[in-house]
Amino acid sequence: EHLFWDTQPVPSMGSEYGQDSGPLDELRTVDDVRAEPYPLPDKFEWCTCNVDDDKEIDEIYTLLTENYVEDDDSMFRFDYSIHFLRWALKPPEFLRSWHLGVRVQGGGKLVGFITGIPAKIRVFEKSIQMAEINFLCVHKRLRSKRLAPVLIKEITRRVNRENVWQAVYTAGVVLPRPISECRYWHRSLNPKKLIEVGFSHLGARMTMARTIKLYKVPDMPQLPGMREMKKEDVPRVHGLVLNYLRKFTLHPEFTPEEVEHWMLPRPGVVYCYVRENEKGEVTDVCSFYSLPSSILGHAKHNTLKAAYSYWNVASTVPLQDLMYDALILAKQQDFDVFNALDIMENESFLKELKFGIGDGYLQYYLYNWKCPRIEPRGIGLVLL
Ligand code: NHW
Ligand code: EN5
Repeated sequence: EHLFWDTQPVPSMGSEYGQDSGPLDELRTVDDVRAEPYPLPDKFEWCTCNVDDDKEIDEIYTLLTENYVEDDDSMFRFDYSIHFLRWALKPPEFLRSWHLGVRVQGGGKLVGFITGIPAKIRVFEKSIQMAEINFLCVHKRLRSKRLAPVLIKEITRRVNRENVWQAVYTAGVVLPRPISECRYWHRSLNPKKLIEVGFSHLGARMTMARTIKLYKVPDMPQLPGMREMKKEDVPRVHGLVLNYLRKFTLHPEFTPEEVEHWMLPRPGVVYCYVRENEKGEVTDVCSFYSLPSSILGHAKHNTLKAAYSYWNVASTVPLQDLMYDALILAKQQDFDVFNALDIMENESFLKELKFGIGDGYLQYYLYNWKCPRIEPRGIGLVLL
């Protein structure tokens, strides 16, 4: 069934979850890791992509925009922007060698891609240096030729060469073997457009006018003291986020530098707002990132503007009130829809704030780590 995954240090689909945690592979050292890249089929070669180079990031952008993840009915495809990709791939301590490409031999067309970034992840009270793996992509014309397993083996080798032996990744598909199965929820901000493009449907006994009214939000945030996060807020936001994430079974352990990288606002990429009280103290923070999707084959609309819920901490107000302001701020920024997973404490506001469940799943995975299954509410990690 899984000719590749059955050779990898991941639990098989049939096996029991069990109560114990730990690595699946025997412990190794960097010297045990093969020094040469894995062989690729003829006509292809490895490349290390330089995302700072305008021409190279353009090639990555084009590969992904034309070939990356689609929904089940191939109506939408993720359209990560160039600014977004640079942000996603250059956190503190990133490694250039973990931005791995496959080209047609002789420095030809980029046809495959996979990335890793370093992150310290805590799972069931154990802190582990990991790679977060993302942006695995093979050009549509080269599908089903077993290129993906070679990309995965080569990124694994490059990660292992840095003395890192575990990874975390998410996917819409089921592979051996999820640690958690999460669902996407969607809050309409521009219901007319969402219905026109087939992202959502007019409810039974609903008119367009009633639907627009149902999803209308105020023009301005409702909580006093909401403002954009700025650099001076980093130490306080770091404290809030670090302390909050501790309550989840799976969560990153951010340094202040990582909070600055992942949370300081970047126009068109990541949006972050804090609530400052009368005493000038920051007590709450909410954030979302911009990930548009191409609308495939639509005459009138090309792009769906989607905001994705990111790191949110409410310490003085109900999380629901903070997220209501997040919706308002996303609407101000002209997003068509606000997406969230059923992870962290999101169940406490999804229904109340008129999110509807999506048709997409997000499976969470660990590589070379066995542990018990985690409920979505135990997941404190958002991957881009
Ligand atoms: S999930 C998004 C993945 N990308 C897409 O869905 C884009 C559109 N699709 C494609 O580009 C986020 C291709 O369909 C891909 C597969 C490239 C997906 N993860 O080459 P073959 C991430 O980026 C297995 C892992 O013939 P293909 C996370 C499949 O089960 N494995 O297929 C990435 C089969 O193996 P099996 C996947 O369609 C995490 C084999 O690939 C997969 O031409 C990566 C078939 O290969 C997926 N999403 O190309 C793992 N989709 O055993 C990282 C399919 O069943 C592990 N497959 O026979 C950790 C590494 C680092 C460790 C460090 C210690
Ligand atoms: C790596 N970091 O399926 C991540 N999206 O629900 C890669 N559905 O947008 C893995 N099919 O339900 C990503 N509208 C896996 C997700 C891949 C993309 C995907 C789903 C998530 C999605 C939409 C559109 C469906 C179009 C037909 C959906 C319903 C929304 C509706 C709004 C109003 C209230 C009821 C729900």
